[in-house]
Amino acid sequence: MQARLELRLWLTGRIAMTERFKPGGSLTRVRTRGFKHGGSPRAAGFCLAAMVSAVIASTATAAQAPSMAGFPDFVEIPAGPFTMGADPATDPRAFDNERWSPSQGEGTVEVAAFYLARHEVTVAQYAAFVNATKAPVDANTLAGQPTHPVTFVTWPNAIAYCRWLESVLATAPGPAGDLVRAGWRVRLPTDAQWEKVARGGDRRAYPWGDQPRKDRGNFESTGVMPVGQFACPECPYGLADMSGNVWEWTSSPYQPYPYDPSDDRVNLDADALWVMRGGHYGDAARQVRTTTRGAADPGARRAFIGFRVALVPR
Ligand SMILES: [Ca+2]
Ligand SMILES: [Ca+2]
Repeated sequence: MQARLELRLWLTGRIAMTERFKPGGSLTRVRTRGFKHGGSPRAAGFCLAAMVSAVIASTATAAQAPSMAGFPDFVEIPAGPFTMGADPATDPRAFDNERWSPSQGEGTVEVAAFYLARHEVTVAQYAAFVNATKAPVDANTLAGQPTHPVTFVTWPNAIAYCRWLESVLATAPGPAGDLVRAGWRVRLPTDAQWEKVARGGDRRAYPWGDQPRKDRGNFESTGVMPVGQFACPECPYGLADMSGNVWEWTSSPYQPYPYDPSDDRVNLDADALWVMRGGHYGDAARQVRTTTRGAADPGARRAFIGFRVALVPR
């Protein structure tokens, strides 16, 4: 319960209201002191490339079963602008931190072409990283079912996974390896990249449309489900679990809109939070909207926070 309450704080844009909420006695900042990058990008001693093949999909299709311990199924997201943010004045479901500016409800953001994984990183995929690198791992992290999204991973854990996967792809056959060899990088998606993929070009509130659907995403439930459990033929690019299952870390520090990727290194301090997107299995429909912005301390390690990876041009 405490964890749920913590999340409410971050996701509703009420960070400035922390003190007001504290008298309730239940809110504790998700914080780990002295965080550092966990794990090593060392990629010696494995032969994943021989076991699996990377897949680049360029068309939106229904969710597919991911390979158990293989590379991500990267989906191509074409370049172009999208509408980011939502205006509480016109959409009663929107939280205050989704509003673009005092004078403007929504904004337009240009996103270069990139690839985003169809699925959240699974326990099996993360286990391959741990086995290859001997990265320190929390006892809870690998306790889930192999096809479940990996959880109990901090933001630095997610970054370390990205570095490792990039090093693996660099010597792997296939189109993803080719892109890495051409200079592309494995990263967490930015706040804007994530929202563009979830929302598509028509400002939809959920990846499948404007109304919540329990047959399209895992929310208002009691636990994680295997990634890709719900096919989403209506989703703009065919990605699974963009709404619900687990929150997904992004590469963006939490900052008020308007969104500006060029200021991501500005004003970072010990209290910096990182944006996470999509809501989790236990969230209400309002929290799993495409424009909902959560944020957590980079050291947060929770049962409802995971990530998915992007392949981006240098
Ligand atoms: Ca998710
Ligand atoms: Ca920014």
